[in-house]
Amino acid sequence: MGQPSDLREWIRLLEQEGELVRVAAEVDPDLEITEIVDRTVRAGGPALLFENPKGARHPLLINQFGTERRMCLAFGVSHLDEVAAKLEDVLEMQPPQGLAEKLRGLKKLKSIADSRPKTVSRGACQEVVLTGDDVDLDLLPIQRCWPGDPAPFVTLPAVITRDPHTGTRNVGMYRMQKLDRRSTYMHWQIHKDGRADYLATDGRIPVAVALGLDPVTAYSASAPLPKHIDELMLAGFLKGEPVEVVPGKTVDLEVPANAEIVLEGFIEKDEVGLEGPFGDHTGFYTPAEPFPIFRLTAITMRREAIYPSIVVGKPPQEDAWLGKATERIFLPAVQMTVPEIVDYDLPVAGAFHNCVIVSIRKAFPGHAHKVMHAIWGLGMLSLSKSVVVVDEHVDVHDYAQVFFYVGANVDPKRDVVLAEGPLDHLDHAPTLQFFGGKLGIDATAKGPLEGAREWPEEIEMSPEVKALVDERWAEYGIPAHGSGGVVQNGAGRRGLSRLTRR
Ligand SMILES: Cc1cc2nc3c(=O)[nH]c(=O)nc-3n(C[C@H](O)[C@H](O)[C@H](O)COP(=O)(O)O)c2cc1C
Ligand SMILES: [Mn+2]
Repeated sequence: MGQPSDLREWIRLLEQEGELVRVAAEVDPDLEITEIVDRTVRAGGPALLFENPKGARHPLLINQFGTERRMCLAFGVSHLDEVAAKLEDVLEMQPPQGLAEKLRGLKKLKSIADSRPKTVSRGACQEVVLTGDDVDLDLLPIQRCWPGDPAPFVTLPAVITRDPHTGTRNVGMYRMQKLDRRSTYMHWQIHKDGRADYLATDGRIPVAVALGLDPVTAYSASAPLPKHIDELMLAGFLKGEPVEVVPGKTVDLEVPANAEIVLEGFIEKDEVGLEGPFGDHTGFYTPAEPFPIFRLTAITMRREAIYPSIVVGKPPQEDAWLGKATERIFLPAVQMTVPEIVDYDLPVAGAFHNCVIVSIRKAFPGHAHKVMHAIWGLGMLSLSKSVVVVDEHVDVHDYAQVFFYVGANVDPKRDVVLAEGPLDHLDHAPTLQFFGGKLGIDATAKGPLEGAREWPEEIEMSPEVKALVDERWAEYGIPAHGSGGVVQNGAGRRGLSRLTRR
């Protein structure tokens, strides 16, 4: 199964699969859409194409990522681990032995080389070009999401900048509060690459914002890549074909040719204002803070362009699935640096930065501590507020199981680590913004060199008896396993935690 090449193909695929509903009624992007989407997301409902948003010229697509099934459709896989496997295959490349392996190696290298974006001379995203007085954000159905939001916010943008020194492109998803018809704020937080590009300029930085991309490219804007890696290259790699880009009309940047809408403009280094408050993915309003102002020089569009949006708020919301895609896709990269990691889970209810559960192949005393500190030093995972470490046989996605080991295996005095470090920009709990306490819980089995008494054996039925009962099950006349009232393993297997299970 291939991936959709642009937003329209994606919408057609969603429709074919019964995963999209068109809403013809006039609906207000001011709060009303949020309430509809909130109910739809929580019910596991379809993507919604609002054909008639009040007061705007363009339709609005939302909840395109809102279920595991749609996320898999977007990537053309039946499980997100398949996407990770593709990345792992390249990351794990060893010096090849023998001709067959060399050829396979070459093919893999080619898949990386072919991932680089390809410049083309014309793009559908420039069928309509608005400049000067024609630039008007009021054309778009930009949502005001929550009652405490002071203005509408562009919520699903791919913000493109270039490092002024190295020239490397960056693409990040940073919300943009509308200021007026031709300007917005740019909410790149302090740990983010777009912000670093901006800080590295002396005067003005050109910025392009792509809206309405194929789902894999849209996802890639939210992926936490190291700064020197172009997110469009990841998109090309995941799609198996390069992202096509065209030169912008008024900025010296290239933009995805298949975008529905592109906002072009610039940010002046010293032009900042108070952005927010905004009902955020933490479940709270983040308070107003100074952020730079993005001035538009052009809006380019496809004819009949479709505007994409997303609502964040108290989890779970649609962004849960973008986060889960990152969790799965980045596992091999995490394992490259910390190979003893077997699996990890970032609970959706933890808004992704509050908690990481990680299972390890424990090999020496203090190993769990090493892994906690590794996570606190690893890319965006470094912002994790708490880390729970369990042994390799524990299923990190089964929260009831994890809770069992945290309760059973932990002496709080010995196994709880309190540390300090950088915290997520949006975390309101620490005394200081950005910096504060970290909690590590070592829920692995402990040995004598870690100060433990003799560790008891865990209860397990013998394989012989299990096999016997399997064989005789029908004879007992008890309803089938896993349904009809046979006791299951508890709440951890329900809901969002289940999506990463095979
Ligand atoms: C729906 C959504 C909205 C987001 N909004 C913001 C935001 O406003 N500011 C921000 O810094 N990061 C935001 N993020 C997270 C970034 O997109 C993410 O950290 C990404 O890796 C940033 O790209 P970068 O690593 O190139 O800076 C958002 C993510 C999603 C999925
Ligand atoms: Mn980046």
